[in-house]
Amino acid sequence: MTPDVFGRRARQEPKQDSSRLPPGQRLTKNWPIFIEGRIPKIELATWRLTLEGLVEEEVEFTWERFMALPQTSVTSDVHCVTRWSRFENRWEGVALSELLKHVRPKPEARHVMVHSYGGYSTNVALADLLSDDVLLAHSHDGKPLTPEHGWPLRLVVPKLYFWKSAKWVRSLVFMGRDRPGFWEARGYHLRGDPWKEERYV
Ligand SMILES: Nc1nc2c(c(=O)[nH]1)N[C@H]1C(S)=C(S)[C@@H](COP(=O)(O)O)O[C@H]1N2
Ligand SMILES: [Mo]
Repeated sequence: MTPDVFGRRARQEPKQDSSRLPPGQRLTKNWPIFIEGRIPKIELATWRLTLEGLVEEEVEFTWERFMALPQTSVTSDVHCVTRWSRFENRWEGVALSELLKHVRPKPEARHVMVHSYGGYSTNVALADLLSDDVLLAHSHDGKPLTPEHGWPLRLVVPKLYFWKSAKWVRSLVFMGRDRPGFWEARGYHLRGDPWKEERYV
């Protein structure tokens, strides 16, 4: 295999590696699609990303401004609560830590509600978003996201079940207290750590 532009080997064949597969998960090589409702209609000209709530400065990004931010690439594994996992996904986009520099969460901010175009939402603890593998991604394995996978922008939180990785992200609302998002209000765990099998409650 030839190294890619980042000097790493191109996509490795995923191995059935038990130390890498959380309990109760099975490895898949394709990429299943999970959508509640339908794919929202989005146009880049009117697309906005807002960061608001308990922050020193609320910020609204246009697509142009968002893409002008420093870009990053993270390779991580996906674990869906419906028991499939997919190794070695190369995501490109903007690190959440980069976005946080612009808004500066207030000390009392502890949780974030992530809202999507189309009405989906999911709650994530700010501490989980601070992990350096968390990003807002526009590309996957070298290609822009397809509409069903969240084009133009989705959240990626590798350490939590994939329902936390909201597609078609529209806003991040910083909050003092935790609140359930779409699936969490329907019985999914508030945190969703795959290594602890925090699936349903
Ligand atoms: N906006 C939105 N984001 C979403 C969902 C959704 O229905 N709407 N489904 C979640 C669930 S349950 C999973 S498993 C993953 C699926 O992502 P994929 O379709 O790209 O595999 O997206 C998550 N993010
Ligand atoms: Mo899911």
